[in-house]
Amino acid sequence: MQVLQQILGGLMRRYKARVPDVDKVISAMVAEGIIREAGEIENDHIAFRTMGVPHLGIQSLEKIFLHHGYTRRDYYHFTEKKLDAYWYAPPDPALPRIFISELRVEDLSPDVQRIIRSYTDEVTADPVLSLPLDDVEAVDAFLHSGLWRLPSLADFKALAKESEYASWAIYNRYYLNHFTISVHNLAAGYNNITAFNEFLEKHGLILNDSGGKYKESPDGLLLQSSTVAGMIEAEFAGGEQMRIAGSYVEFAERRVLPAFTQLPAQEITRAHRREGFEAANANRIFESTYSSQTNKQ
Ligand code: OOG
Ligand code: NI
Repeated sequence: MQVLQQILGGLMRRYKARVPDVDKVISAMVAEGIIREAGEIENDHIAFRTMGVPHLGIQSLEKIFLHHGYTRRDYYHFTEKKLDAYWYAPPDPALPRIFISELRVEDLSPDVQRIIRSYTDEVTADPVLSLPLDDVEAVDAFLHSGLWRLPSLADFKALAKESEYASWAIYNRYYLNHFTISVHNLAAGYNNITAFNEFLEKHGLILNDSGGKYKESPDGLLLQSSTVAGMIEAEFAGGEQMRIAGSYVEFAERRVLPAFTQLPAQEITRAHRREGFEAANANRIFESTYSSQTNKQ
């Protein structure tokens, strides 16, 4: 637990450092009296993106979290975006769920596959197999270091034309893609996604509006929204620079399951609320780093 908490802490620290919207949201929540300090925020889940090639992808990255007590749950497939994903339940309800997606590299055009493999072929064995998984510093360094050479700007642009997930992952690797603020336990007036979105927009945050400013599962019990990813000044091979999408922040409202709606509010825990994810919601949330959304800034 201790080691896992430190690994998660390291992920959050580096993510906050490169995503200014995190502090913007937290400061606004404090200023408005929704919370007194950041530690009160419930982190619904965090998410990673991976490349589906031998030695890498979900099967590699998930081993870190399975080792520390997470369990693999449902599978999701995204035909048009050429992605697969799983979510993982934490060993303790106080910890975030994890969502790991993977690019189906074999489904892409031969040219794009060639570009991706020119980078990922540098990885000749599953790097997680030789990682000392109980060594916090080693795991933290692994999650935040290059698995392949710095991409060229030309390759980045060629990938983005066919898959903006591919270009994001080739540059950003295992940096946290987002963390997710649970809104359902906040004070009345902020504890539903519509009210929370209004609060975010009032404070100048720009929301992903693909499929609407919030996405709702068919059962009506999982409602999600997200900011559009902030731009980071990226340096490419040979010193070329361009502003590209970094990471974003997500917000989730998990409603109480029909079987438990009669329970008194103070008895409601995570176990009484809608679990898991929803493919149709996720399909739109991926676009938080796509130029169709980031161009709105
Ligand atoms: C993940 C998008 C999906 C969710 O909660 O459904 C997602 C990504 O952008 O990598 O986060
Ligand atoms: Ni998410």
